[in-house]
Amino acid sequence: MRLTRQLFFVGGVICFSMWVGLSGCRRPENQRPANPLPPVELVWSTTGENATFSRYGSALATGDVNNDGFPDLLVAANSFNTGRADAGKVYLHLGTASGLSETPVWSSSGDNIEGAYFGASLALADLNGDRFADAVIGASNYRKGEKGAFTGRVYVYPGSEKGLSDQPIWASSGDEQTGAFFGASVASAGDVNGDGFTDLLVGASGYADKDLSVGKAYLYMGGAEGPSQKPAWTAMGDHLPGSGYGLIVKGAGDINHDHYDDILVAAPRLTGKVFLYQGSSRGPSEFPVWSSSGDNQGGRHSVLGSRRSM
Ligand SMILES: [Ca+2]
Ligand SMILES: [Ca+2]
Ligand SMILES: [Ca+2]
Ligand SMILES: [Ca+2]
Repeated sequence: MRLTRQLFFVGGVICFSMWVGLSGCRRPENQRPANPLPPVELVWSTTGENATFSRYGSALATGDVNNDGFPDLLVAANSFNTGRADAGKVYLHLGTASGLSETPVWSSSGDNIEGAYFGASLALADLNGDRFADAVIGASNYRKGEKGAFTGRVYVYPGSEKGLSDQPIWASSGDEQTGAFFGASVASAGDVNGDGFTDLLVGASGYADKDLSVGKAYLYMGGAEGPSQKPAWTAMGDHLPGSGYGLIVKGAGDINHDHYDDILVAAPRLTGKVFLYQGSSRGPSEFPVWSSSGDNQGGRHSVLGSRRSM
């Protein structure tokens, strides 16, 4: 079925009408606007393997893994059942001159661990500087073996002319702490230290400090061999239990134009708060240079290196 559709305005209400006969919303010809919006055509859709409760589409990322100039698409089905419930699965579709490839050219379930939610978070970023975007995939409930602790894990699969590698070049479970949800979020940090390599941000929203679940964010420096094994920077926001610090991490670009990219970490639970850390040759600032809780406390601004907001 051709899914071309048009928008019509009726009494201020936007009405979507499919071409296939659902025309009850149409205005008479003489009342139609002179320049109606052009038809919107669906050019590509997929349901993956159409597996029940796989949550196909639970996360998406775009980037050019084979460096052919066409952006490619990663799709997660983080509850995919491989025979192990909720192991999760991620698919790669290549971009081409005629659109996205119909069938995935690559898929993976990581270590195929029951309940790992492989694909809980996704990013595409060139972390080793070879111009091929690399796939960063979080498995926030990963456990090491059947009786291992639920630590979470993040994997980096390198891109190449052939697409994505079957084996990761990098994997980490952070501090290997039970219930940390390491990999609840992942993101390209941009180049935080200005060395030419894109750096990697990971959030662990359940990380506990002194038995209080405050959340933690990690930054790994990119390099020719991939991300650094140890984080170059970590932060725990306001150390506020239950705030979900690290549930969202994001590269901010170079907000202050000093040639070092800056990073954002959100703690969206409870009141909610967003933190901005400034990049430098030494990496991100120890403390946020800006934070805000929206209408609850208003915007706050602090000087770099100062613990207290002004
Ligand atoms: Ca491509
Ligand atoms: Ca790369
Ligand atoms: Ca860097
Ligand atoms: Ca900056």
